[in-house]
Amino acid sequence: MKGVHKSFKPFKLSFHLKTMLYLRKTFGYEHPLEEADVVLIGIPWDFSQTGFPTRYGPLFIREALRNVVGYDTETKTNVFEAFKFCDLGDVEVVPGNWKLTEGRIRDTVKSIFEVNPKVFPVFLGGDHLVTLGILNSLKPRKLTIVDLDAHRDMAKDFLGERYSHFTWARHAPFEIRQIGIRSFTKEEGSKGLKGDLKNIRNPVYLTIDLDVLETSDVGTPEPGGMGFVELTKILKQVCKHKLIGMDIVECGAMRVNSPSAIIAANLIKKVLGFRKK
Ligand SMILES: [Mn+2]
Repeated sequence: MKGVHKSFKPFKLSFHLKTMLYLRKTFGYEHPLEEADVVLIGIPWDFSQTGFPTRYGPLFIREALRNVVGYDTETKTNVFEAFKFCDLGDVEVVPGNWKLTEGRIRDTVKSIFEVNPKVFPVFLGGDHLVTLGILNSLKPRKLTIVDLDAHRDMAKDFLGERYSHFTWARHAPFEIRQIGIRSFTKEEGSKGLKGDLKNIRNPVYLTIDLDVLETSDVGTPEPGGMGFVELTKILKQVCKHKLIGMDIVECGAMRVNSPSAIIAANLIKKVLGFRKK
């Protein structure tokens, strides 16, 4: 089937028909979790979002993944051929309840690694608070977080709420490097901000807040961001470290081919391609 559009990979039906069915799934690469190299998990939580809704991120990023060309000219890799994907669907979030939702994220992530300790998880947000749930489920490992973001997300609280996409980094359980930061409150300040990749000794967890880029359809847009090519160069450096998982958050896509969804799909392609080398 090489050369044919990737979504047309045939799959076995559980019933017998004499004629051919021409069907495609939203994300047509299915391998059991036990055998997968990459697992996709959506977390459509956006109840701490103060700007644009981001709960449709997983839906439209998947749609974008279906539509992007698999082969990447820079990494010279077709990630859909190079890796076995398993799409587990979305964590079912509890509307408005972070505590219960975080428990569900934790249970889900732990179970995934129990089944396949070597799998590379790609989480699709959702607002940036979802990253905290993922990180807490990766304890007690020793990791370094590389956070590509416009905002520090280190506030003490937001309107009295301790857990928000505006505060998650304050609670992060690992050392954190923040690149692309160009907005923080006076209270957050720039104290302790480490904006480089020097002397990272731990395996790395990568979180990409799409607002690190120049303004697009994201939860909280921030003018003055970098472009896709510049971001790609940073990702290439990040991928020289041992990467154990990633998320892409704050995708405010509301329709097919939304810029942020297309960008997210391409970033996944880049990271997986760089990581292979
Ligand atoms: Mn953020």
